Amino acid sequence: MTLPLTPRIRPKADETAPALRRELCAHLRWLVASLSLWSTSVFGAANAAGAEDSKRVSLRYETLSYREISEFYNEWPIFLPNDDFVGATGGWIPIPHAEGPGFRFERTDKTKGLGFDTDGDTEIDTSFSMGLRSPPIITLRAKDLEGRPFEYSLRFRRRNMLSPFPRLRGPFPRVFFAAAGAMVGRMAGKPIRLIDGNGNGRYDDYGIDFLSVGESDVATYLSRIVSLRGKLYRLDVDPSGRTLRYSSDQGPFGVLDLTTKWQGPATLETAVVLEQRGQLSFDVAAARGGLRVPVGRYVLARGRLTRGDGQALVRNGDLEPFVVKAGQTTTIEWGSPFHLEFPCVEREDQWIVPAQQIVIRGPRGEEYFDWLLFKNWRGIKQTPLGEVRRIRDNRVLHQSRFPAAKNSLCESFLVSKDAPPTDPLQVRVTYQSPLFGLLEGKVQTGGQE
Ligand SMILES: [Ca+2]
Ligand SMILES: [Ca+2]
Repeated sequence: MTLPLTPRIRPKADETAPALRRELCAHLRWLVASLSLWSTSVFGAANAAGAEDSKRVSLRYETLSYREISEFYNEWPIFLPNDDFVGATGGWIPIPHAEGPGFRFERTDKTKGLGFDTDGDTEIDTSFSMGLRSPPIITLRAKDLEGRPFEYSLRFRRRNMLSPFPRLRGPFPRVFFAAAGAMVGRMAGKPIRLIDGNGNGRYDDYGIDFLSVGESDVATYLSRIVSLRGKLYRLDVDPSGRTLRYSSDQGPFGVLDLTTKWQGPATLETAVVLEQRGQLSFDVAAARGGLRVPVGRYVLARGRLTRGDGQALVRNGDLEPFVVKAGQTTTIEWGSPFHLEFPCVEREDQWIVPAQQIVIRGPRGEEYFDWLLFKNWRGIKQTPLGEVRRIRDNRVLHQSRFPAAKNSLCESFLVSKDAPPTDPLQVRVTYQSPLFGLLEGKVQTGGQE
């Protein structure tokens, strides 16, 4: 059987490497999953019984709406476990179709214009200008290798879309795109959405593509088993995303609880975990008192804290994997007290703390990030305060606030002037955050012997 979305024409060698690597990874994951599914079905009689009540669901493509909250940042109505955009070079958006390996694009003027072939005939038929506002969503339409019409909508990351340096632009612009649509349907009476997470036009990359079920606006990674109203279902997705099969899953299960003993002024609203083998993913914050999940070792893919208009994200960092055992509840105590971690970089006669590299960390090692990015950025009242002290006499040499950040792309620095290069200094940053309380972090610069 041929897979419906395999490219006929191979792109140039230099572009195939990452694509091939992704393909290989996907196949390896598939192989591992097949083996584990096989072993579960051989050793678990209950699962074999579950497979008999397998149901088939048809899905259709839908472009999702998005809000523009600033000129830089496009926000989707869905929470995703990562924001990775795919870099497209060589003038092709690598979504394969019946007539070729992708859809052509090119620069239409010297600076900001981009033109796209959206119907696969290689003729540019749509263009837009990369002005101040966010680039629009465009929809590609063509036929797949089996002759069936398909659609694929793209959103673009504005930043770095076109290199500002003409020398680096090369013959083709480099664009960063991500899926702006989903295969949607209903499963066990609830909505389900499959999203292509790695921009390859396929919807069956477990642990890489995204999935949301029920009324939730949270997508997890595509998972072999999904939780719906407390029940677990085994999922089998067609590569084209047009159909999926599901059947009830009989375990073994345990409960993973990340919310009951999370400490902090904010609420842990979302906690997407991924099993270490990359085949199972759940939002364990979706259920009060923990979520029933298959046994395994889970890591935190991405979580979200909210309080009022404020929001921050959290990722695994140095957290130990959460081990879920059959019939047992694993409750993790984590969160507060938090502290700040940051590098201090010497640049000529100045010590600089790049705001982008300040991390908030909990005692178990998890990392909080994007904490300057408020949904309503006007709501930011106080920003981190930086201070440089000379250790020898405890004298404050420099003090300044980081500028309020409009978005996660801001660059702000703490600059220490007039510090003698031979003196070790202490750089301290404090921040009173509505999400984390009072935060502090310090580093000592070496000084020169
Ligand atoms: Ca065209
Ligand atoms: Ca995919």
